[in-house]
Amino acid sequence: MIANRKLGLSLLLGAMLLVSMAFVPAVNAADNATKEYQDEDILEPWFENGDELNRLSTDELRALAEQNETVRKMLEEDKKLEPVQIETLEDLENLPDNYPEDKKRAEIENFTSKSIGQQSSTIQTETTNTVNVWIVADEEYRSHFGSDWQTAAHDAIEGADDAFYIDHNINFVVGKYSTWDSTDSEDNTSLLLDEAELESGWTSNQQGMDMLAVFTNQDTDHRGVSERPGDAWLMKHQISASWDWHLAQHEASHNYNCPDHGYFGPICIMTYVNMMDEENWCVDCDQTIETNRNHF
Ligand SMILES: [Ca+2]
Ligand SMILES: [Ca+2]
Ligand SMILES: [Ca+2]
Ligand SMILES: [Ca+2]
Ligand SMILES: [Zn+2]
Ligand SMILES: [Zn+2]
Repeated sequence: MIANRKLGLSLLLGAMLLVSMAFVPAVNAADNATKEYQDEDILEPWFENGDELNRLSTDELRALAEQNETVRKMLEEDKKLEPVQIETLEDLENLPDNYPEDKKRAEIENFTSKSIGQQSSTIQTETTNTVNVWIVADEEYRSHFGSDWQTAAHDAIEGADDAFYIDHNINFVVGKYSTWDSTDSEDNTSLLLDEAELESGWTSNQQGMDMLAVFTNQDTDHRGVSERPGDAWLMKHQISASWDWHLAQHEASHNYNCPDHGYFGPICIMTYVNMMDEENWCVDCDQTIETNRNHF
């Protein structure tokens, strides 16, 4: 009797398990179909000429700098931290502990004098859309910048949002810094982004952040990758702070559903030949961002 009831119960549990097993993959399949559309990876190619140094990993760059004085000086220059433009005081709330005091002071002074000018000339009609950014950096990126790695990544984000703020009243605010361990043998940029999303914990809990900005400095098969539309992207460090923020702005634009225009196209940060010296979007991309202004 008891044995039968036990058997009945286990049969029932078995049946429930079967039902839930049949049900769960169906839901996952639907999720995946949506996610696949949402997470279309857009990859940025390297230039055949001009990216020789940008492509190199931290170790490769170091080895080259030991033999080549010009490269050594370039790397020294690359690690200098310059003031960036903040949009609101919220931008200062989560600075790294070792953020240089003089840099911070210069940024506040610049902000204060600008907002006094703005108050008298324009009236803000729409509210600022704040995008909370979670920075994740791999061991190669951290090794390249040493104790300044958080500031370097922060600066790329602060440079990337200047045009977003001026043209669309969108402000990126770095809210979190964490690390991941990039598989050294892996050069597939898309797989590295997946790995960072998983190992940072982003996939399971975004912890109140909106956008995941992944930084690497190992040699990758692409300059960067971004989800279009989406909420995460990855970039390989470029040997210039200005290239870094241009690339970050480009990748973030994909999250707002902007396309690539290829090597040649309209004057736009989404056109490859323009992307490292242009911070404006073409009319179409401006419209796309405006349409998706509240994406985050
Ligand atoms: Ca900024
Ligand atoms: Ca900002
Ligand atoms: Ca790993
Ligand atoms: Ca690695
Ligand atoms: Zn792109
Ligand atoms: Zn465009």
